[in-house]
Amino acid sequence: MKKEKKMTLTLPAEELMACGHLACQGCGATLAMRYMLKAIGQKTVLCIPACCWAVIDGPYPYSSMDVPIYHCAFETAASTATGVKAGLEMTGDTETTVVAWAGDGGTFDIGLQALSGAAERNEDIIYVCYDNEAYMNTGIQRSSATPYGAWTTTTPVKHFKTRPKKDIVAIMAAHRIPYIATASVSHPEDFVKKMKKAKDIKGTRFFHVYAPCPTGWKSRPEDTVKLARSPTLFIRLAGWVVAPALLAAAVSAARFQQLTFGDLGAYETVKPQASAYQDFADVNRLLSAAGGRPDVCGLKVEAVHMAWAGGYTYFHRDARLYSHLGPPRSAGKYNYVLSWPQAVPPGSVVARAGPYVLAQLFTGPCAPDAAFSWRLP
Ligand SMILES: Cc1ncc(C[n+]2csc(CCOP(=O)(O)OP(=O)(O)O)c2C)c(N)n1
Ligand code: SF4
Ligand SMILES: [Mg+2]
Repeated sequence: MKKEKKMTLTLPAEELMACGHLACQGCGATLAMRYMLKAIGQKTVLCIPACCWAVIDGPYPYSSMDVPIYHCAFETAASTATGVKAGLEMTGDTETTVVAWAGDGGTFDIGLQALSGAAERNEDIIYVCYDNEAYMNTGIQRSSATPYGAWTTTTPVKHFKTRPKKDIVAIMAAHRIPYIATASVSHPEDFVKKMKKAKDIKGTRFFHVYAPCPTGWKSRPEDTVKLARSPTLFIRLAGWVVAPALLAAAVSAARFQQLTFGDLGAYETVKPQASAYQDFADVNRLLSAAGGRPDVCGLKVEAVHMAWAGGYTYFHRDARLYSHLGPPRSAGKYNYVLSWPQAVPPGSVVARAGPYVLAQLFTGPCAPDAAFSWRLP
């Protein structure tokens, strides 16, 4: 007889968020809210500034939430939460948890002053920033949480973001508040555990929660959890961990180099054993090499599909980058190719990495190309 598998529910069963909310399919921010409420329970007041979550719960008198929400101005999440907590205490209620719940735009940028003030005073609130790395509600504009190299509607491919993500956790740590945590919607048990711990601490508690956004990231809704486990987050977490955990971070960093796609979840059916650390690194090394050559006026990546390469993040040049589907060499629209050794003229190779070569076809200039699109393929 087949042995029955037993499943254990590790998250609190109580649901304070109902279906029928207005978020897009696969919204990471929505998962984050559901997990947080499971951890802290119904005696909670949310203070939500302008962001996707100002819309997600639904218009009055309909709401998908079973807790009160105070919708406040974009820059005021922390000061509103401070006021709500003070008001509750005036009525003798010291039990209710007050949560400021804001996006990365409302935290890293516009709400930072109010957040800093509240943290410096050590106000008795929990502040959660769900980070989808851009201003999503208004159409995917870059925020200071958008990572280096990323495409947004205000940092188009040709002018991708050239500044690194702001280190909000370091900023909050500088306020010496009693509790700071990073979390991701891919690890609900971890998130719930940290949130339960935070609930019992007095003073300002800050959460930075990684919450992928399929609409802004152009990802499939079913990939949200996989993306939330991405190596980028892993690097960030290793970078953020403070003194007592430095050793653990070092061990993690060593293991990081051995991670496969099977470990991480992405492409697990296509190439489970392949290294996620070195995936197409040879192509990216050659893109970087091409970016450093002053005469490059156009480059065609012939050897691999562009989707596998780092693209402009590595090429990093204001020059046309063509995929393998781009025009033929004879059109003269690019003077370099990233290709196979046997497919380039003798003596044209200027750099090699793994099985690929970077070859110069001519010195330039390249023929104009009015049809070229800087949009992502
Ligand atoms: C003072 C002010 N400026 C701009 C806006 C317009 N606005 C509303 S939501 C939003 C984007 C919020 O981005 P983020 O905080 O990252 O949350 P997300 O939309 O990504 O969930 C903007 C710019 C506003 N409501 N108030
Ligand atoms: S735009 Fe992104 S963050 Fe906003 S509701 Fe849709 S998936 Fe969620
Ligand atoms: Mg955002």
